[in-house]
Amino acid sequence: MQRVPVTQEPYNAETPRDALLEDTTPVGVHFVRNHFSVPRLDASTWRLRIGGSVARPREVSYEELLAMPAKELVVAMECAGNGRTRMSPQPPGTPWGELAVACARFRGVPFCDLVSACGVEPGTVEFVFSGADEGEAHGEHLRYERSLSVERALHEDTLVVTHMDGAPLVPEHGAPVRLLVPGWYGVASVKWLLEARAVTRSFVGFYQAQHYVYRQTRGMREGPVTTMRVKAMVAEPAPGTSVRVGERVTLRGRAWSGDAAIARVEVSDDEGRTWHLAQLETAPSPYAWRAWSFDWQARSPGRAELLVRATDEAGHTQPLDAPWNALGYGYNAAQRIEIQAS
Ligand SMILES: Nc1nc2c(c(=O)[nH]1)N[C@H]1C(S)=C(S)[C@@H](COP(=O)(O)O)O[C@H]1N2
Ligand SMILES: [Mo]
Repeated sequence: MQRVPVTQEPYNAETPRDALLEDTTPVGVHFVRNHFSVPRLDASTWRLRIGGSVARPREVSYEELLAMPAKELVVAMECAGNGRTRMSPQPPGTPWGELAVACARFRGVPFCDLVSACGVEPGTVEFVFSGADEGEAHGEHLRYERSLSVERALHEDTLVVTHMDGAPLVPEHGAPVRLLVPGWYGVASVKWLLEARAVTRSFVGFYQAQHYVYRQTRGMREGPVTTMRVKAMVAEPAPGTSVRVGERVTLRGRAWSGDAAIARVEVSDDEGRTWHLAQLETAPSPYAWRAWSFDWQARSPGRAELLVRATDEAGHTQPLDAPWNALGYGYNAAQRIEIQAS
């Protein structure tokens, strides 16, 4: 298995489809999403500066971080722009197919444990997290920075991550340290983390207020991209598979939602008039993706089109049509799988 490159510089690449057959994605094939060149940081001199509107700013070294009690979480992460090329007209931005998504085991220290001794000042509304990557983009000099509300930043599962799949982070995934915001589109999980700054006004940086915002939506809420919309993806059969009439084909894949647990996955072979329940495997953990499968048989020769959709416990179901918006985020239309029967 290998990643499928989308752009070379900055390096952006998708997860191979077969990875959707596994509970966790090996680090080397987990999709990569970069806005700039990958910074090479030295863990021995790295520091996380915590400052801004706090009574006692501090710096944390890599060794200090490793010595703190850590938490392991298996987390599905999807890029908000995943599926953009399926939208019509196609919005500007990195031309992702449908596999800018993966699921990995991360280890890190809850951010709240790092700030608990800093004395967050009253009036603080957000924390701004800064990455080490910067460069010219969109006609200005930009640094990758994102903010989170105090509540979301101090959530017990917002982690300052050092390890992925049991090994220290590799450069593409944010070495030596990245943020992880489980359940949210990947944009919130700032890689090459250098600073967390408490602020008393909402942050309006480029990647917060200009990009990663739902604009000109058709029938959906506008505003910043946050949690991952419910989605199921097919790993097998591969697109364009041929079968014999009456032969059983098993569809297999993974489903996830950033809002709630997956409640069901359904398949339709009649353009969505009737839906049949797929079998769900037990959920490995709350933030992980969940395996599903469905047995299907072609009743007549010709081209069949199967639709797959997931629903979460909060009642969100994938729509049949793409939820179009100007910058191409949050695509989660039911996947269509073509099968030739003869
Ligand atoms: N510093 C920094 N953090 C970043 C990014 C970036 O370009 N720079 N990209 C974000 C986006 S849009 C996504 S989807 C995830 C992807 O994480 P991965 O490359 O480890 O899969 O990282 C996020 N964190
Ligand atoms: Mo992303």
